[in-house]
Amino acid sequence: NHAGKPIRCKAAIARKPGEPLVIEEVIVAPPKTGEVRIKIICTSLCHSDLTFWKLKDPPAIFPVILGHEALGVVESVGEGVHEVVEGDTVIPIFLPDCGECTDCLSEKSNLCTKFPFSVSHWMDREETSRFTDINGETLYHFLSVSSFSEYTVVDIVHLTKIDPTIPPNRACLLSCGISTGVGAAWKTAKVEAGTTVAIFGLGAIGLAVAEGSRLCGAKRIIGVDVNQDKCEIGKKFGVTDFVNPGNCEDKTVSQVIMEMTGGGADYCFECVGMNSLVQEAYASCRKGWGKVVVLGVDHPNAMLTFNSFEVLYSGKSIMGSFFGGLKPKSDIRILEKRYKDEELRLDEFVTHEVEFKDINKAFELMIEGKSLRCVIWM
Ligand code: CXF
Ligand code: ZN
Repeated sequence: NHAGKPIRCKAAIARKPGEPLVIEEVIVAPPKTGEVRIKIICTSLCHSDLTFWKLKDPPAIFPVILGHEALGVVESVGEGVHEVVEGDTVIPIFLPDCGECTDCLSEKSNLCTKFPFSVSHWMDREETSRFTDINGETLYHFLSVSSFSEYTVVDIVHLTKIDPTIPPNRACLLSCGISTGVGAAWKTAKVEAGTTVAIFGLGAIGLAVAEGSRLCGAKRIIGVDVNQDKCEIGKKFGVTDFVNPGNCEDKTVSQVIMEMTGGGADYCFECVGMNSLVQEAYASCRKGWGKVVVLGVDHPNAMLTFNSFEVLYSGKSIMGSFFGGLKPKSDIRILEKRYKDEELRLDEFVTHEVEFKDINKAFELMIEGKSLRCVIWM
């Protein structure tokens, strides 16, 4: 029993941008007020880990313990924590949910005001780290989670209890990417039955949008991707039509989608993080009621440009979707139930699994575009 004492364990440290992670011994301090120390069972690689690993400028910082999509078991709790107890199975979520502020109490928002989201390198309640390496050097936190460690400390506002009977390598997917995609269709766009959806980018997020759209009863799900292999892969996730921008000859993707749908898709989702694609998505959706949902992450300083007249007379909406508009503590439970009821599919997203010592393999697979989700077992 280590409660109240530091734990020495292994963590994968990103010491320099773009360089392979190194597994080292680290010291994980006990949880302070409002915090929970958890033993990570498994974690999976999300594209945001890759984005921040490669980034040479702020908000990236090194040395850092990356990782934020995971499943763990509570090892010990800090003062004032009553929501979880030792032994509970939990998933960390980068988006806080305090349950008390105006936003957390509102059905319309998932952006906590008491703990506003930021790309911080510290714990949530004070600017300190719970990690040091064996030389006493401070290691930074990532997205309030840092799951590439056998033990991590997470604020209670970032934890959601989960049914311990669900396989860990499935439940951990609900921690970020898949929930984000499914939520974007369900909660942000509120996709209606019988409608047409267009998804730009069929990575894990795009395919999760397809899964969410299918659950909402969408009739037609058009996938757009430059990788022709995604045509077959998409079918497994309910994609009914496929457009490869490379095969559109003299037409733009939006022209092709306009023709296919006779006036545009009801909902368009940008899941790549490329500004030109947001424009293309905007041009692909139905005037009057079309919704464009922005999910992809472009460079932090990238700007979107739209013609004001067009925005005015098109009647289209452009919406941002952070964590798919999901409220971490209440909506994940609903997705969990739909998985148990065999409605929501998660299994198909796990294309690879590796041991913790081979964590760099997970990075390689994602860079090569070979994996959707690679689960890393601790
Ligand atoms: C990301 C979205 C972009 C900012 C950092 C967090 N979400 C999850 O991967
Ligand atoms: Zn993520």
